[in-house]
Parts: sequence; C-alpha cells; structure tokens
Amino acid sequence: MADRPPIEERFPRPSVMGVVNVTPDSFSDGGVHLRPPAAIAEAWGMLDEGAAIVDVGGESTRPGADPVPLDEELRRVVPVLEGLEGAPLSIDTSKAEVARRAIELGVELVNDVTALRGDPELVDVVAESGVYLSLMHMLGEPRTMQADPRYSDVVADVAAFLEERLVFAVSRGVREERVCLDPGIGFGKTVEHNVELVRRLEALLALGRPLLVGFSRKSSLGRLLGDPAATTGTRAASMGAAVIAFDRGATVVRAHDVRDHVEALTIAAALAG
Ligand code: HH2
Repeated sequence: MADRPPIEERFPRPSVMGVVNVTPDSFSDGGVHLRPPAAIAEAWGMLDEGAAIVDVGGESTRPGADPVPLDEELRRVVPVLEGLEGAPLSIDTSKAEVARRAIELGVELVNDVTALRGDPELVDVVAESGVYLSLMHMLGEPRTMQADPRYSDVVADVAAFLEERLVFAVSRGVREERVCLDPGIGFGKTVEHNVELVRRLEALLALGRPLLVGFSRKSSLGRLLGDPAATTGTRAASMGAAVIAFDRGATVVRAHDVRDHVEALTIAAALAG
C-alpha cells in the first residue's frame, strides 16, 4: 500500500478540484472534452491555473442520466488518464474496474458518488491500493433522484448516511485519514435542501473528516438567481457558493472554472484569517 499523508495534508484547505467530464451528456460541459486531446489539454490547463487535483469522469450523473456500460466508460477515460501521466488526478467513478485501471495509471483519489454502494468490489480496490477516497451522499440514483426528494431533516439524514458509509469503508480496510466526505449538492435534493446543507455544514464537519463540496454550475444556483427552469448556474454564482462553503468549513471545492475559484478562495482564505 502506498505511503500517503492524511488527506488534509495532501489537500490543504482550501484546495480546488478541477472537473473534466469525458462524456457527451454532462449537464454543463457535456461533449466539450469527448476527444482525448481536448480533455488532456483542459486538465493540464486547470493544473496550471492552480487546481490541486483534476477529477476525470466518464459517466454523467446529471439528473435523468442513464448508466454507462463498463467498456464505454473505460474507452472514454483511459486515453485521457494515459495522456496525463504524472498529474494529480482523481477518477469520478463507481465501478471497481474503472478505478483499478485508473489507479494503475496513477490516479490518487477515487471519487465515488454512490459512496461504495454501486459496485461491491470497489471498497477492496480502494483499501488494497491505499488511494484517497471521497464518499458522497446521494438519495436514490441519477435517473430518478430529482423526483420529489424528501428528508425528515436533510442535514441530519446526510450526516447519518455519511457516518455509516465511513464506518463501512474503515471496517473494510480503508484508512480513515484518507477519506473525505461530500454532502452531494444536487443529488436527490431540492434548492432548499442544498441551501440548508451549506448553511449547516458544521454539522457534517462534526463527523471529523474533511469535506468536499461541489456546487459548481449546478441548477440550484440558476434557480436561486430567479429562473425556476434553470439547468445550470453561472460562474459567478458558483464562486459565491464556493466561498461560503469554504467559510463554513469545506476543505476541497470541486469546480469547472478553476482560475476563478482559486483566486476567489485564495482571497477568502486571506481575509478569513
Ligand atoms: N457533482 C457531479 C459529479 N461528481 N462528485 C462529488 N464528489 N461531488 C459532487 O458534487 C459531484 C461529483 C456533477 O457535476 P458534473 O461532473 O459537472 O456533471 P455530470 O455528472 O453531469 O458529469
């Protein structure tokens, strides 16, 4: 197992995780990076702009998205990872086989939006390789998750879920100090649920792990700006959300517009002291 520092040392607060989706259908950048050279250039550019890590994904998890077969997901992400040798990378996947190939190609973090519920073999791949892990909350699955999501108390429910998933991962050999947790903005949540999660982020911090928050370009931002039918949010709205998530305790911010987020968070950190 590789020797790695705790995740909060590897990714000091605040760190920006750049997003490169190698998909035809992602909600904000679908089709933009489908050809490997475009995705590779975008990722190196994000690292130049100050991203601490770039998250490469070959399956959209936007509301309504259908699952992608294993061979198609591999076909999308492997050439991109091969072209990014030596770069700090994470893989946005819930499939053990995709994670295995990605780790062979140097990926250091597995970002699983199903929090190890999607593929029973993924926990062993993470534990045996010793890579970092992000566990995210999602209610339901992408195809149906936005159909009337309900919670008794969204923050308490998300916290209980993340705690249970963390205990599970550790019980299967994942080192706790390599895990971060994510409330899963937009994954089975209304605008009000997303707002509540950021407002009360300290309840998730109480779980004792660094938090990753991904509000970038999400439809709740467009809706908060007054368009009830919005499917995306603007860059400026994303940065507003990122700064507040950081101020409430987030360590890693997942974002598409890296330079703006790095600059906004650098100033937020300087002023917050
Ligand atoms: N959001 C998306 C995808 N992966 N992973 C984590 N840990 N947290 C998030 O909030 C998160 C995520 C959705 O955004 P995007 O990748 O831009 O879109 P799509 O899923 O349509 O590819």
